[in-house]
Amino acid sequence: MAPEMLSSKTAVYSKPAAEVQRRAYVTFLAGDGDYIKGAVGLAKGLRKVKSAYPLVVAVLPDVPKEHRQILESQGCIVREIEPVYPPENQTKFAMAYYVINYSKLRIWGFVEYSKMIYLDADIQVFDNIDHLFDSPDGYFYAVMDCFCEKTWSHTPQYKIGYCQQCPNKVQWRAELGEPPALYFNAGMFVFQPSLSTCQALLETLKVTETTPFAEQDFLNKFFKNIYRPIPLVYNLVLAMLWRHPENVELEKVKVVHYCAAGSKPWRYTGKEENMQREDIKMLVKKWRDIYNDDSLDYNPERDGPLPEAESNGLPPLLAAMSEAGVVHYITAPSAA
Ligand SMILES: [Mn+2]
Ligand SMILES: [Zn+2]
Repeated sequence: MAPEMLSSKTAVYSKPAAEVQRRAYVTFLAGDGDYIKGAVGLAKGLRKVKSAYPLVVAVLPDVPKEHRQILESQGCIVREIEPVYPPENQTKFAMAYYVINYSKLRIWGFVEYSKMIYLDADIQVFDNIDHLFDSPDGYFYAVMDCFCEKTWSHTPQYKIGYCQQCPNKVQWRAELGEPPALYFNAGMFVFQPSLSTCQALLETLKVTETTPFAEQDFLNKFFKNIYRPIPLVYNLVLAMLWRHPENVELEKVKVVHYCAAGSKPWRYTGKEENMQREDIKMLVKKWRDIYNDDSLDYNPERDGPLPEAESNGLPPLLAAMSEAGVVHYITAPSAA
């Protein structure tokens, strides 16, 4: 791990201006459910920390027009993508809606951007992370996941209590084979769009067995050789608070991922396990304060116009690519 190369102090400022303009955050939205609130909250959060780059929202065709309009009124660039489905199989996903997440692979086709930071819609940014765009090209950056929650119960590491967040607590057992490769949480990552990568992703998916963590497992396998872990302040998976408190300095955390059951701030009730913790209540309140702050709504006079849609001329190219990369399309169900 080389967190020092990612600190804002050592950022590389030699990038040509044109390259810097070709940067954006990107999130993903499916269906007509309440994740739209997460995306709006994220747009406002990025504005609050004065990010210099826009938020692109990759939407599936089933995202209703009213939701797209809300996103645009919040200064987001809305881009429709076609759903990607894995090959037919019997996999039981850890969550039923994970199947729709393979569509995230389409964001590699956003080649009008040279570098992007992907953020799930259930993520909030509490500190500016623009400096991550300056990390050296050619790698895939993300935060290491934690294996301790029940959703991991299908894995050998869960069965023996092994977690990469504390690799010395329970030693890996030789009879289980090679220790698992470093494994990232795919709710947040830094990547470089590329048509050839996009095509390779879609082609590889066709011949890949699906697994319980869907696109997250797939991306981990695909980018294994160029994956570089970054400090957990860039994607605090909430379970870290009770599984590995010794690894967490909450006041330094820049990005929070509301992934634990019952933690989505827009539908938080406090009833689920761990949801009455003081740190959780504080983080949910922090998210809501941003979401409810009208002064953070997009204001074209103050924030400037939406960046020109640079995609003029791009749709045919993308269309050609998506044809070449057809996995297979069926009508998208409404995702949770
Ligand atoms: Mn998430
Ligand atoms: Zn863990």
